Order: sequence, then structure tokens, then C-alpha cells
Amino acid sequence: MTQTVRGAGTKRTARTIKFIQACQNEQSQRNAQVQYILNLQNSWGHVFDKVRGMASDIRDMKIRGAGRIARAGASAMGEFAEDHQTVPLEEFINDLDTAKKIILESRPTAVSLWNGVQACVRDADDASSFDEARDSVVRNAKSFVDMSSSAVDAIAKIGAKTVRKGDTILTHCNSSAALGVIKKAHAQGKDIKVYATESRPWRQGLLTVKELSEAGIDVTLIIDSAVRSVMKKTDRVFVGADTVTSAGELINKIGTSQLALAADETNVPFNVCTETYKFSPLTIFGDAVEIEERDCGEVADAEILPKGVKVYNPVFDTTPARYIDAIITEQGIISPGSVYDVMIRQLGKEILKMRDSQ
Ligand code: RUB
Repeated sequence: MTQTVRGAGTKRTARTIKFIQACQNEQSQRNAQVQYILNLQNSWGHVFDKVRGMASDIRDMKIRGAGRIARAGASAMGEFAEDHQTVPLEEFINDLDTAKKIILESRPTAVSLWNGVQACVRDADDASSFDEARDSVVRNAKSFVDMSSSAVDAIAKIGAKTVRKGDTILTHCNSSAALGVIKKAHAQGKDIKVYATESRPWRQGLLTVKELSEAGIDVTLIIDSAVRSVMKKTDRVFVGADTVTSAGELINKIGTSQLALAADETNVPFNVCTETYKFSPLTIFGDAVEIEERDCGEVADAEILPKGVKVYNPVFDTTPARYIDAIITEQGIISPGSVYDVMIRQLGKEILKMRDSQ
């Protein structure tokens, strides 16, 4: 029997039809395979997308402050692991590494982010199955976030004891750890006053004055260059930390070192409020802390500047250990000279792993 098929003006025989059908089957099989791979890529892409989304929120300062970005990074790792499809262990470890890199590229200065993400993946390499590795990342992410939040409360309790009734306090930028101390002292009825710097160019000081005034604290906003003017009226300084090196130097918002110098000149105690996960084990092995430089447009619009004028916008600076009177941590008040010991005690054998992986 001869079947005829009309198509593009041709007549086709049954043999031709069979051949066409075979080709079509092959084609649809190939299409199905391509679709399968695309779906797979989309679903992976989707999982990395969440991590990328978190990284860009951190880069764009929608999430900012060393503690907050560490919790955000750790949560993103936990979620990444939770969403991950079952794959061979080695593949999962590679994907974790990619997710980690995406998050760490968002902001380079705060070691809190590195420590937060590292805490999540710490046990994955020793796992013997995908499930074991995934569960460890989810568990570690959660315990890092819990530990991080309770550390801020512990710092507040410890730091508030150092505040005297009627003290005037100076703070810089917007640090949850430092503001925790100030709010706690106020809640204890210590009748304090606060000077808060504007913190150009992002003006995080506006967040600080909002938070403190909402807590009922007498707070005055000053421009950054007024720091030396108000130091004589200040009893103590509380600032936060992005990173503390093994030599006890503080890396924090640009301008912090000016506060430290002015405090030193006037004999005002300069206190750093920081969780110990802002101590950098990398600095033990000689790594330098990268100071983030942000876009020039944050400082001034290009249109208002004469042609040829350059803008330099480093957003953190380093305060040498000798200007720091106390480091208030969740473990208690320590001197800059004790930072190395605290890190060694906390990290134990891991410190050797870290050294060897350098
Ligand atoms: C914020 C800043 C804060 C520290 C500590 O800089 O320098 O003082 O991160 O904050 P940025 P916290 O706004 O550029 O992130 O105590 O909240 O961790």
C-alpha cells in the first residue's frame, strides 16, 4: 500500500515516511536530552542564583555591618546546601566551594564573612556521603547564626558594666555590637549622652541616630571632622570591628583611627566591641587584610568635579593596637595582645589545617 503525504509540495512513499518518523524519534529523543540538561542547568543556576542574590545584596550594602553580613553569608550557605539535589559527594564539595567563592567576593574586608562561611563548610570535607555533608552545612550554618546573635547580647551585657552614670559616649558608623553596649547602659538607667559620627560617604551614622533615639537615648549627630572637637566632652569611645588581626590591630569603618588618635591625645578610653569571629586567623599566617575601595561616585558625582580630578574612596582603615584600651568580646574583656591566644584556643587543631592549606 502506498501512502501519500502532502508536505512542501512533495509526494512521499511509506519508506520515506518510516525514515522521517525514525528521524523524528531520534530528534525528539535528542530534544528530550537537551531539555533534561537545560532543566538541570536551570535548577543549578537557580540554586547558585540565590547565593548570587545574597552576594549582590551584600555588595550593594542592602545588607551591611560585619555581623550581619556574616549571618547572611552563613544562612545563604545553609540554604544552598538544603536546596541542593543529591549528587556525588565530590560534586557537592565543588559546588560548595563555588558558592563560598561567590559569597566571599562580595566584600573583601570583614573577616566575619570568611569565618561565617568557613564555619558552615568546616565538616563537609570529612563527610563520607552527600547526605552527611549536606546536613553538616545546614547544621553549622544554623549554629553560627545562633552563636553570632547571642554574642552581640553577651557583649552588650559585659560592655555596659564599663559605662558610668552620666557618661558621654562617642561612636562611629553603625555597629550592632557597639550600639548593643550603649543601649544596654541606657536600659540600666545610666543617663548617658551619645555623639554619633555621620560616617561619610554612606552616612551610616543616620541609622545610628535613628536607632538610639528610638531607644530613648540623648544622641547628637556630628560630621566626621568634628570628632576632635567633641573628644574633650567625651568619657569613652565604643566602636565595632570588621576584622581584628592577630597583632591586635583593628580594621573598621574609615575614620575609626582618627577617633582613636583623638581619644589617645585626650586620654579617653577607646573600646572595641567585637565578636571573636571577627578575629582573623588568616593574619596569623601573614595574610594582609584587604581594604575595600568603593566607587568614586559614592564620594562625589563626576559631573561636579573638574576634569582630571581623581577620587580615592577606601571604606575601612587600620587602628594600631597601641591606641586600643579594651576589646570587649562575648568571652570577656581582653587586651589587643591577647587576640592571638584567643584565636589559637578557639581554633585548636584547625589552625594547623588552615596553615597547611595556605
Ligand atoms: C560597618 C562598620 C561597622 C562594623 C561592625 O561598615 O564598619 O563598624 O562592621 O559592625 P559597612 P557590627 O557599613 O561598610 O558595612 O558590630 O554590626 O558587626
